[in-house]
Amino acid sequence: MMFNEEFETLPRQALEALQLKRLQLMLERVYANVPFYRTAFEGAGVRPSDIGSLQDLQRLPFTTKQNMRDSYPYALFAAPLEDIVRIHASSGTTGKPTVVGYTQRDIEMWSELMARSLAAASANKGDIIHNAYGYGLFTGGLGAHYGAERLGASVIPISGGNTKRQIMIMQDFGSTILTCTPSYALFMAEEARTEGIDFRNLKLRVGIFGAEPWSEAMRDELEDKLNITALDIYGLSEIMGPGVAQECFQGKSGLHIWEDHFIPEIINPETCEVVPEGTKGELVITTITKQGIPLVRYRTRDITSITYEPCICGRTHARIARLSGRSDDMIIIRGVNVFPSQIESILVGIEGVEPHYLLIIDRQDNLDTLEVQVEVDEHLFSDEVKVLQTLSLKIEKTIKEVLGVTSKVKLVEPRTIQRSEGKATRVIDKRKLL
Ligand code: DLL
Repeated sequence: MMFNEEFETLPRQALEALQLKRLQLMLERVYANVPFYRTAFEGAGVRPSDIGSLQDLQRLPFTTKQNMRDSYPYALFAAPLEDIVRIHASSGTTGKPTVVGYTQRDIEMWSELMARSLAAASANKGDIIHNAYGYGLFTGGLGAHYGAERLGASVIPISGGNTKRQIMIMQDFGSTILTCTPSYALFMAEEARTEGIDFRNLKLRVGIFGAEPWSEAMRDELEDKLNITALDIYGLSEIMGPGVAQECFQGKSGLHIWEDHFIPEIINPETCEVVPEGTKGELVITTITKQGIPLVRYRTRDITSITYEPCICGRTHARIARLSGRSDDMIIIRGVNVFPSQIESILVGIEGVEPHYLLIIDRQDNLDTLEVQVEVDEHLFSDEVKVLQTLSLKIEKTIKEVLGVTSKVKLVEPRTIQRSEGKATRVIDKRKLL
């Protein structure tokens, strides 16, 4: 069952007419209310009234994460703070997060799109949705929560962590749908096995997994271990949060991006030219209904391709392929977005360490691990062990405080981390997405 059949099945022509109308209104609004956009449009020599077709979108400049950082915290908001009812944030390079604000209508729109996403994954009023996405500044928990309520399902706002209790509740409350990151779902499966719990005896039937990269092989494993159908959900806080695109239960091949609210484009990240349908590139999204913080041609840095082929589920909205990487160096560690430069700026602020470091990411028992190898200066290295221990604990603590990720710091002798002649290799990601 679709949540909003009329809009989810709009014929392409009608969908595009709606997109154009909404795009034009949004452009007028940001031009009038957000100095950043007025300057950017003037720089590109375009006015909102010049945009007479969807094709004309390509005349507008891109918006980047850097632009959002430079506007910290509220400069990109297009609505007055009195109208903002919710604020979320995700991590940023200097420890300052990227901030997004929602009006009441934005929250309603997000709830609807998340409800559509859940329904596309076959959820209905009778379902008990076990929501283990984190609640807080991260958009996962509250986004899925509001969507589940909007759909009329029963939502268990369990958030992440305390895995034994999660499994007990899943068993006792009869959870039918699990929403969390794919790596956490695998971790739950392992925990359940050590507890002697067989998922075949549980009511769980569908998992809606996203917020980090995963693979078809991981899907097979999750479906097998949890005895469910595992579906992919995509989203990002800048654009809205979870529910920007969702794989449907029937088609299970690509994620429908809700085109009555977002206009997707795929560009070549080097040339910034739009690439043809089916070609891989970077996803660029324009939000056409958001009030709090509308984004024009936002470069997501996520790599995918798009298809407008009809889907067997009947939805007319385009589908993006499973996300297959990023065009920048962002890594996701236990659901937290981290840029190597963030760790670098922490390290340079600590006395005794050199700016030579290596991040080693791995996955043990389905949980991501981060080891930070960093060189210390000569004098320190010859000091007693205790001094070094204190230093590594201090770095671990700062990383946790600033970025919210747990790490293991390994101090190494000067000049032991390999130097490179070109771009330094700062990250070794040993995680195999199976
Ligand atoms: O991760 C929103 C979300 C919550 C999506 C729950 C799905 C489920 P951010 O913290 O801003 O927002 O991180 C966004 O995560 O640009 C991608 O690089 C990555 N990502 C999100 N979903 C997927 C997915 C949330 N299904 C960043 N596959 C995005 C691969 C994903 N990567």
